[in-house]
Amino acid sequence: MDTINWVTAKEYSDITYKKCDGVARIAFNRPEVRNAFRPKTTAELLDAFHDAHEDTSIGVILLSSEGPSPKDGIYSFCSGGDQKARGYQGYVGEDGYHRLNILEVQRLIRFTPKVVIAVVNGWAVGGGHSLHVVCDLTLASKEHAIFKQTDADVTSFDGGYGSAYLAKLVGQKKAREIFFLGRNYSAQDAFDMGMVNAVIPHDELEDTAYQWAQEILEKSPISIKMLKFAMNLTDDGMVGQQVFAGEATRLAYMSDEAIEGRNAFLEKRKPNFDKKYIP
Ligand code: S0N
Repeated sequence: MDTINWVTAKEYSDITYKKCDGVARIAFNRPEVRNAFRPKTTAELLDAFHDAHEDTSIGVILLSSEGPSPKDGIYSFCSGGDQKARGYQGYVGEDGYHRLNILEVQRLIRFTPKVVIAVVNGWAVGGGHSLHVVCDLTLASKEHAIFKQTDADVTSFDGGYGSAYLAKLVGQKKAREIFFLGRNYSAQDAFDMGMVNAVIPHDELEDTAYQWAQEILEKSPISIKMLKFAMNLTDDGMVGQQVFAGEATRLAYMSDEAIEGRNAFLEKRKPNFDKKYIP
């Protein structure tokens, strides 16, 4: 981590946001409450993810966390929705409104063309567990990562990606066990189930995530984008098709045929397409 020349991209209160050589690092920064998210946290996450999504120099986003807790030295990735901020309809922000906007964060992770890697250095619990599930890849601390679903303990459940997509990753029986029993799983357990890509010694976790990002950045950006959207498509229904199809349209725009179609309209003439019907 010290060897990477991270530059702070923007100052926030509940998260940190840095960039270095094509990689953005967005990290929870409420370690004293196991990095639970309140509406202010999700608003900041949305702002940072949107910036990373729009920044054409960024190809990979790390979702990580600061820590350990200054109170007891325990590491956490994220412990889900802040139960102290929970009202009767959602999580209550400074404006008094009840929101469920972590789901918007999930959608940004899912639909950005950039690869998002969850860097799980400690507890990944409840909505924090769901966030790692929705990320493209997960790297976990060998010594400190613990995966746990408490949604059914606190009646605050994720019936979307957090559970249904998890079942696609680990199978129906395991997903049901994770949610119905709410047990603790180590990084190795999570790796064996197929919801973690690699178990990394704690001291090497951040550097390894950055190295994985750099390897991905060596690949063709169009291929990575199309592969991510292709793999999302079957689970995302018409929205998945819309996202994938948008990129097909973008590629078609680059053809002589599309340029002729646009020019003919602007020049108020019939298009003269090169009539080759390539199979
Ligand atoms: C993480 C756990 C297992 C860690 O246990 P440990 O190490 O024994 O620590 P504690 O002593 O329990 O905690 C230390 C301090 O941190 C506070 N704290 C921890 N987690 C939270 C939290 N989620 N909210 C508020 N505070 C938290 C503790 O209170 C303690 O503080 P002090 O020192 O002052 O006593 C353990 O802490 C634990 O189980 N935490 C709760 C996990 C949980 O139930 N989270 C919520 C689960 N549900 C969701 O997250 C769903 C939300 C969601 O994603 C969603 C889904 C669908 C639709 C919308 C949403 C949405 O949220 O928008």
